[in-house]
Amino acid sequence: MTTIERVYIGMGSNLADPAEQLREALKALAQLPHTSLSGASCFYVSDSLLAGQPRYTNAVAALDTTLEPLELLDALQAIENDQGRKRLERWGPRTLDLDILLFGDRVIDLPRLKVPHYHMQARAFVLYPLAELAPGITLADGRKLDELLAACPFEGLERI
Ligand code: A4P
Ligand code: MG
Repeated sequence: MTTIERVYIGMGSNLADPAEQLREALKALAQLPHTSLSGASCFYVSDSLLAGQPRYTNAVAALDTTLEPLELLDALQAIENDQGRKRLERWGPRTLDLDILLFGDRVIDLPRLKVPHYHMQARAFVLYPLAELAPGITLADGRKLDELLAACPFEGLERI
């Protein structure tokens, strides 16, 4: 039997009308094969972690999927490319970034894919939208979302 997995996707954009980029990305996520879009957080605006870049708009989406993790990663990268993502420099400004935050209760450590996502614990623009969709969850590696939130101030995030 194929298992349906609940997956959370971190979405970010800081180029070319970021809120519109996220709305387009949600439409594309809703059309993925073997997948349904089960929820989306509010959008949040915050300064870039890297100086000199435009402010980011971020959100989190919830998917239910029977795709395997690397199949989903391929599909997300295709959506990024469709929306004009150019990988000119690591951490450079981008029209769309889609990161797999959580994939069911799996811990994944592959060259192309690390889940839970390696930076999520320190990022308010990931944790607060995730908490809208999955309040009180425990991550696959045992960390509790509430404890991560307590260590990560909301300060600097603007809900739009
Ligand atoms: N990869 C490994 N694990 C994953 C995963 N769980 N999900 C690999 C997605 N991809 C994963 O990603 C590089 C490679 O990571 C992929 O090819 C995949 O095989 P990328 O998206 O091409 O590169 P990137 O986005 O430049 O790197 P990264 O580490 O995702 O950047 P970040 O950490 O997203 O930093 N400030 C605010 N306010 N909001 C933001 O969203 N984002 C960044 C970019 C900086 N400052 C920001 C924000
Ligand atoms: Mg990324």
